[in-house]
Amino acid sequence: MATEQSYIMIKPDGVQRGLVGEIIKRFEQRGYTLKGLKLINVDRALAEKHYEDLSARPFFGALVEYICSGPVCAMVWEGKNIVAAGRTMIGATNPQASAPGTIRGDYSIEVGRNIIHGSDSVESATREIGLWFPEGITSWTPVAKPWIYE
Ligand code: RTP
Repeated sequence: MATEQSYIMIKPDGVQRGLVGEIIKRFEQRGYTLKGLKLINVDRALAEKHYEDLSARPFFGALVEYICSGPVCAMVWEGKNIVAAGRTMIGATNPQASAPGTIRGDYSIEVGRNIIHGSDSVESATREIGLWFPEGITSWTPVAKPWIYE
């Protein structure tokens, strides 16, 4: 298992519903390291670029509107296998298929209001971190690391 970084974003519904603290808590308590964090209002160009792979899908317009509808909490989290493990913690795209205990399974009902995004591959994470944090992210190593990893 490699140490990776993932781009995790609490979407406007998650911010409006006051779920930022709860979501950060889950990643922190699992042992992952927060490397980047900011609250931003997203412009159309950034939302369209982020979801460019979905531009031909019928829900693309509504998806871009949704992401631009209020501030998002943009984050970079780091740790072993964080990309796949983060997706497991988040749950399935459609909350109806998300198990209880996952973030979407616990806090959302509809696919168009599924409160959180997580990178789906290491390659996507690299692209998304560059897109959302062009200024770079914080470099630090937590002192607790030897208590989380062998
Ligand atoms: P995300 O990129 O947001 O982490 O979601 P994902 O990988 O689980 O799913 P993806 O297929 O990449 O879809 C991106 C987001 O588009 C919205 N969506 N709406 N109305 C629909 O049928 C539909 N399907 C997808 C969701 O917000 C989904 O997270």
